[in-house]
Amino acid sequence: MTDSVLILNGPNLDMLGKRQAEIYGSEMLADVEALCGRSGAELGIAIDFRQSNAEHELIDWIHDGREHAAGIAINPAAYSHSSIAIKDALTACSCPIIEVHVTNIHLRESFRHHSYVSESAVICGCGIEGYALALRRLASLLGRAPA
Ligand code: CA2
Repeated sequence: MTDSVLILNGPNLDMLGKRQAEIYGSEMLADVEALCGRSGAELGIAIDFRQSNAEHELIDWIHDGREHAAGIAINPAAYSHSSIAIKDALTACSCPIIEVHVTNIHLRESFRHHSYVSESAVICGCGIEGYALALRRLASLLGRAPA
């Protein structure tokens, strides 16, 4: 995945579009991946799209990304609110990182208001379009945004 942007998705995001459409919308994770593929192609950036329900797997992928990813967009899902381990893994990365949430976590239950994982930029409440916005920002930070 040399020089590609790593797009990581945490636990239960494989359930997108299958349940709780009133909260998360009707698009499935495959639709998110397709959107990221289209956005990446428009921006001239290769993407590496992954989902795991396992914290250690996300951490291993972040470690790989430390060496090989040009940037990282991550929706840590519920690990946002609990995982210092994912935060520490991201802190060790020098590439730009953007946290994405489909929903506006600040308008939901109080336990979702705080994210341990937030490094710098956070996009939330824009639905799955937030992923495309994150890619656009990463492309800009990487000097690859189209004129
Ligand atoms: O809004 C987001 O993107 C979240 O990261 C989604 C997480 C949630 O824990 C965060 O607080 C905010 C949940 C992932 C999706 O979980 C689903 C569970 C059942 C049905 C559909 C999705």
